[in-house]
Amino acid sequence: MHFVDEVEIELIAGDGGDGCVAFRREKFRPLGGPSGGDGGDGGDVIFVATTRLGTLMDLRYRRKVAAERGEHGRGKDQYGKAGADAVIEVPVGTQVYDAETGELLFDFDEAERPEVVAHGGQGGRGNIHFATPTERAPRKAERGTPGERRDVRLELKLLADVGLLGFPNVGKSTLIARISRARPKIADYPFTTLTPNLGVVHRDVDRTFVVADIPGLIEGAAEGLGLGHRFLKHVERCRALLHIVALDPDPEREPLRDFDALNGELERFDPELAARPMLVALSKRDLPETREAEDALREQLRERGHELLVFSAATNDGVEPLLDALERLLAEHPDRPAPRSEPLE
Ligand SMILES: Nc1nc2c(ncn2[C@@H]2O[C@H](COP(=O)(O)OP(=O)(O)OP(=O)(O)O)[C@@H](O)[C@H]2O)c(=O)[nH]1
Ligand SMILES: [Mg+2]
Repeated sequence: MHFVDEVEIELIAGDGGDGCVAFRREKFRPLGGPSGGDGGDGGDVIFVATTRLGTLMDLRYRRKVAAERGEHGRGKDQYGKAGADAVIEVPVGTQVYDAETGELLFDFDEAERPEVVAHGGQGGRGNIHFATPTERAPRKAERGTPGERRDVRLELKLLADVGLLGFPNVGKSTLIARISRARPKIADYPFTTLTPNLGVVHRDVDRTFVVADIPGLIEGAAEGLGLGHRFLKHVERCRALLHIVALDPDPEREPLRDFDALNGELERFDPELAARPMLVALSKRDLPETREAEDALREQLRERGHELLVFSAATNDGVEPLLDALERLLAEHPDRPAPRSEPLE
C-alpha cells in the first residue's frame, strides 16, 4: 500500500439553484398567479474520518472534489432538487489547512464525525414568494448563491500513542513486529522502513495502545536529510516517544551520540517534541557487545535524566518490562498533544 500523507485539493461545493419566474396559465387571464418554484440548495463537501484508511492515497490524483449544484426552480410551483453532497472519507489523523493562509481549518482526530468542509450555496426563492397585494404578478426571483470554493491542503499525521524513534537499523521494526501484528520489512541495511507503520499492542482485552514505527531518522533530519522531516511530523501527535538506540557495526556511531543527535533533531524541528514524554531503550541485548556496553550507557543517560531500559526483540528478553513502562508513561500522559496551527514547510 502506498503511503501518502500530503495532498492539495480544491473543494467545490454546489451552487444553489436559481428561483424561477413563472405564472399559472389560466384560460382568460394571460398572467395567472406566480408559480415559479425555489431553486434547490447546493450540495456540501463533507469529510468524515475513518479508521479503515491509513493513507491519503485515494485523494492523490483527485485534484478536486465537487458536490452537485442545486436544480433551478421550475414553473407549476416546482422546487429544484437539492444537489447531492460529496462525502469523502479521510484517515483518522487528517488535518485540513487553508492552502493559501496555512490556517488549520479542521482536525479529524476522531472517526465517524462528519464535518462540512465547504458549504453548498442556498437555492434562490422563486416568484411565488414575491407576490404582494399590489404586485400580483411579480417578475422577480432570486438567484442561488454560489457554493463555497476553497483550496485546502490535507496532512495526515498518524495518531499513535507511542512513536518509535531511532537511527536506521536499531531494530524499531523488529520490535513492532514482536509486540503487535504489524509486519513491516526487517533487514540489516539502513532505511528498510520507508513509510510509517502502525501496530496495536494488546496487553489485555481492554488495555491496548498504538505504536508507530517511524522510518529511521538521521542527523540532519530536521533539515530534510535522510527521510527527513517528512516523517518527523508523524511524531507530533504521539503522546509518548520510545527512543531506541543500539550498538552499530559502524565505529562512527555510538549510542549516546546517536541519542543526543536525534534529540537535537527533534529540538530543531519543534522544541515541544523534544519535551515529549520519552523512554530510552537499548536494543539487541542478546548480543554480547550490547551487554558489555549497557552499564556505561545507563550511567551516561542517568546524567541526562533518563532511565535506560534494555531489551532484545529477538529473544523477548526485557520486552514485557518495556511495555509495562510504556503503559505507565501513557497513563501519566492521557491527553493527545494538540495540533500545531501552522502547517510544515
Ligand atoms: N541480534 C539482534 N538483532 C536484531 C534485533 N532486533 C533487530 N535486529 C536486527 O537489526 C537489523 C535491523 O532491524 P530493523 O528492525 O529492520 O531496524 P529498523 O530500526 O526498523 O531499521 P530501519 O527501518 O532501516 O530504520 C535487522 O537485521 C534485524 O534482524 C535484536 O533484538 N537482536
Ligand atoms: Mg524499520
